[in-house]
Amino acid sequence: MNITYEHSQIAPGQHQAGIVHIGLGAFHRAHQAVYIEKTLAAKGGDWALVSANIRSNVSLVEQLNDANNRFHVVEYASSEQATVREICAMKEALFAGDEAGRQALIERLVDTHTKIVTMTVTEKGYFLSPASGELQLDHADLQHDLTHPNSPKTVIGLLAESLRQRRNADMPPFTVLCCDNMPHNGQRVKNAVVSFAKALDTSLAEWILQHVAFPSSMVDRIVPAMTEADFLAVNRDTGIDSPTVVKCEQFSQWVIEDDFPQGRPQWQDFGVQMVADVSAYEMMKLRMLNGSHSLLAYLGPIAGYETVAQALTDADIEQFLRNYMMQEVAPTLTSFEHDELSAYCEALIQRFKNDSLHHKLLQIAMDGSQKLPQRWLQSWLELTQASRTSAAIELGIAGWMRYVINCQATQSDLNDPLQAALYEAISGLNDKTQKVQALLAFGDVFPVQMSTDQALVERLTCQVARLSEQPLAETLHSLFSPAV
Ligand code: NAI
Ligand code: CS2
Repeated sequence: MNITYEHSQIAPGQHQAGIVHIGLGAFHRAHQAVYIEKTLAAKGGDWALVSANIRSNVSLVEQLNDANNRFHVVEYASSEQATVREICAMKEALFAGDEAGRQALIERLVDTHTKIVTMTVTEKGYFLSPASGELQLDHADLQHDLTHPNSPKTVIGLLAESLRQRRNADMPPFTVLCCDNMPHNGQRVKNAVVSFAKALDTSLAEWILQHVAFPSSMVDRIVPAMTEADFLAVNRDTGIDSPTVVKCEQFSQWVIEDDFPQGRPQWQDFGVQMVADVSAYEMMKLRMLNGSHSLLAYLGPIAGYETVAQALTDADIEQFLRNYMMQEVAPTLTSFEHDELSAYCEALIQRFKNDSLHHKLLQIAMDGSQKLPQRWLQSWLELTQASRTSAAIELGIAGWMRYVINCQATQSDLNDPLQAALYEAISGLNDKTQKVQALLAFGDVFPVQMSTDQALVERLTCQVARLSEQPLAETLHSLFSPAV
């Protein structure tokens, strides 16, 4: 293994914290923190990070604190080559899942140095209807925040409360930068915060609408959750033995709408694409990359595969993904030339084959109800409208349905915020057609054009049965020409 070590060039404590991040998970450490590290090292400035968790993972925060918030990112180009980066850009890591932590986080959000608030709290962390993007104000957590607005538990409540305090103190607002894999993520978070504020104080909602910028962004770097085996492998490859280390692929992309009234780091000098409108990039990434990931997540395990790279050793699956990307996604991405999309597709196939990542299909299968609309269903609608085939997408939907049905039958964890409702909808039903209909009836996930389409119900029922009864290769061969 050929390892390059990149030691941090910044002195911790030298920079004020200009960015507060909510959602201190693996992705934040391996993506945003790396860009900030490079920017601070080369350009300086008061853009250090305060990074917080408001839900899970108090132990990660403690482990980071024990290491003065210094950690390492191991970027695997392949099983032969990796770069180890030391990151010192995080000035503070805090856990805000209790009252003291929440107040400490609000204090940082209201601090005059804070110019930008970034977030990676997963799709479900915003409490939006996945299909429409509307805020689900009746959710218990948001109801809690509406009745205790000074002690909010959700990211939406935290943004509203800290913006309220800034407005009352005559301070400028911060810019809100969502870094989760959602379509129009800035616009969705803006609508959510404004809807929430409206329910509390219409003048606050008005102030947010007029003064706060919510640029959208497209983020991309494959950062799998660390397993025990990964910690051992990283230790073996690099000598680093730390619970805060995170590993990822070498590739990284960040496209951001350039709307930062309070200023921003000079990201454009460090590979970030600053653009006027991110929607074409985000659509391409969500449908091509994430859409392929979800196909692998629900179909790969049927053939016995546990990771993305394992599934890509199967020539039929590789061919199936190419087919999906070029026949069912490319026609929906009208802003790009065919050659660009073809190159993007080939680059993705190569990224998926990186066998140092051990990216678990089960991790990607998580939260399916929050992911399907932007990854597959919008394309399905557009293809259907244009009378084009969407056989790969439909096989994926059948794969997801089979997965939900099997998890319900064995009462295992689906790892999805809609788990209870999905299980209730299909429990007691014996007939596969009825189960398919019951799942399609989830209006927060599937558009009405799908739930009322009888021919689709029949096709999905047939595919769910096939996926359960015959080898995946046979199903793929019957739908698509086999790999040569
Ligand atoms: P992770 O599991 O390491 O971290 C998840 C983070 O979300 C934690 O900080 C957790 O406390 C927080 N969270 C979860 N549910 C929440 C809720 N209801 N309210 C508030 N916070 C909540 O996951 P990771 O890898 O950091 O990914 C997080 C998100 O980042 C993804 O869902 C995706 O949207 C985005 N992302 C991840 C990529 C990856 O490869 N890991 C790549 C591109 C984007
Ligand atoms: C994955 C993404 O977990 C998932 O659903 O599809 O996290 C994926 O790895 C990233 O978006 C890559 O940028």
